Order: sequence, then C-alpha cells, then structure tokens
Amino acid sequence: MKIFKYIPTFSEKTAVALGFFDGLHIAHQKVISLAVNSGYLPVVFTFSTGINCPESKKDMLLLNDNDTKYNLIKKLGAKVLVEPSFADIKNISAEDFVNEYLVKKLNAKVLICGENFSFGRQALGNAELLEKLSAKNNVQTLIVNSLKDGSEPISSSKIRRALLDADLKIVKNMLGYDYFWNRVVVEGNKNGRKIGYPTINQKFPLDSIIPKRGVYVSKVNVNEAEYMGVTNIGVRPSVSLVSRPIAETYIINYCGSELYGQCVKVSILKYVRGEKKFDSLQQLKSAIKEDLNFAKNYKYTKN
Ligand code: RBF
Ligand code: MG
Repeated sequence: MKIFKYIPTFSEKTAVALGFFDGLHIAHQKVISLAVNSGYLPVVFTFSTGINCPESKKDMLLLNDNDTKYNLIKKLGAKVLVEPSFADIKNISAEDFVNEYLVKKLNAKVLICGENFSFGRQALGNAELLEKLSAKNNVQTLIVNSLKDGSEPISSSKIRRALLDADLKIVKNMLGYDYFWNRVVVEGNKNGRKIGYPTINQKFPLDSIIPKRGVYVSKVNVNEAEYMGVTNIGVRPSVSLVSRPIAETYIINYCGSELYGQCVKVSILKYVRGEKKFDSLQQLKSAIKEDLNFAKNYKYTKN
C-alpha cells in the first residue's frame, strides 16, 4: 500500500473510500471493502490530525496508533492511502473537494462513505451533497448505513466508551476483532522480576485512549508466536506509582529473549479485576498468581 501525505494525481480510475476510520470497526471495514471490490484502484482517503483538528475530533482519544491504522487498512486490501493533514484540506469548499480533488486529481469513479460522513469547509458537506456533486460528474456514490450491534448503531465513540468501561464484549462486536495495540517495549523498574513475574512494559501515547485500569487476560504476539498473557493497565499503586497508566504484561510460558525496543502486539480479551493497592509485595505476588490462574483457565474463543 502506498501512502501519500498530499493529494496525488492518478491516471488510473479509482474507487475512493472516505472517512476518519478511527478504530476500523465493522462499518469502516465495509466502506473500505466496497472500494477494494469495486474493480477500480482502491484508495482510502483520510486525514491526519495534529494541532489542527476538526471541532468534532478535538480532545478525541484515538483507538489506533497510525501504524496500526495503516496496517488494518492495508489488510483490507486498499492499495493507496491518501492522508493529507487536516490543515491542508480544511478550507477547501465541498464543491472543490469533490470536483477538483476527488474527481480530477484522484480520478474517482466510485466514492464510498458512511451515512454520517461530513467534509469540506466547516464540514458543511454531507453524504447527500457528496452524492449530488459526484452525480454531476458521472461518479457513483455508495453510502453505507450504520451497522448495528443488536439495537445499538456501531460507532468509534461507543467503542471508546466501552473500553473505558472495560466492556470488551461490546468492543469486540463492534470492531470485529479483539482490541489491541502494537507498541514498543520500554524498560520498566524491573520490580516484576523480584516477585517472579517479569513483565513487558508499554506506554500509551498521549493521544491514545487508555482502557479501564485493571487486569486483563490478554493475547500476546511475539514475532511469529502467540502466547496468552495477563496485562495490568495502571499506575502500580503498590510498588512505584507512575503518573500515567502504563500496560504491563506477563507473558505466559514465554522464555525467549528480552523484548526491549521491539514492537509487541497485545490484545485484551477479558477484564479480570481492578487495580489494587497492596500492603506488601507478597500480597501483590499472590494476586498476580490468581490472575494467572484465571487466564490459564480462560477459554479463548475467536468469536
Ligand atoms: N500493581 C499494583 O499496584 N496493583 C495491582 O493490583 C497490580 N496488579 C497486577 C496484575 C498483573 C497481572 C501484573 C502483571 C501486574 C500488576 N501490577 C499491579 C503491577 C506490578 O506492580 C508491576 O508489574 C511490578 O511491580 C513490576 O513493575
Ligand atoms: Mg515490568
């Protein structure tokens, strides 16, 4: 998949899936798959945020790191990702966005978006206007209705809320996969070894959502291998308090080398308990032992 940080010009006809796509939930997957299966060059058009950010996305904590977002989009079969910064597109009128950028530059023959899609200056363009403007250019528009989990429409903000509540069943139903991160392993305080449970430590980026604090059964991918694990998301009140929660994962049956500096994928599967302040390392140790037993008995089902 080729990534452009600006809006390129294509001679090949394209199908363009439009959206912010945070979390890549099943409705996003459908939007992108329609582009992939269109017969045209499948392009995903999104934008990156920074200091310049749509009002609707201010203070929004993201579900995916950029790399993860790219990988998920790539796995769906997109061949091109166009990701200008929001600052570069925010002043384009809805008309120019469609006529000049999507139709002329990207050579779109099909446009696909979700029903809540908005675009153009002041986000005045919606799916209906997109359809109107593209019809004038003989371009087809496919508008994907929100999908439902039971009676609940699926949305990234509901997934965020469910993660804050550690309601992983909702999270998985909406995402279509277990929530995960794929982040570099950083050095910890090495206290885990002292109590017999060495962990890999991973930080949450400042713009990332942090799931509810506490202990989770997790699945860990190290290189090609997959392990079960127990992950604590927290500030370690019993040992050495940190100001911002980190994720510490003990990998069950792992006896490979140290993983510092490597990216490791950790998926959280099941919430076990909240983080507690223990009075002694001994108490912490036996709590972790119980967490481990819980994880070992946990029956992981793919769906
Ligand atoms: N630290 C706490 O202060 N309270 C906890 O309840 C707690 N639970 C944990 C559960 C698991 C499965 C793991 C791996 C760690 C937990 N920790 C907890 C963090 C622990 O203090 C930390 O991993 C070690 O001190 C090493 O930094
Ligand atoms: Mg550690």
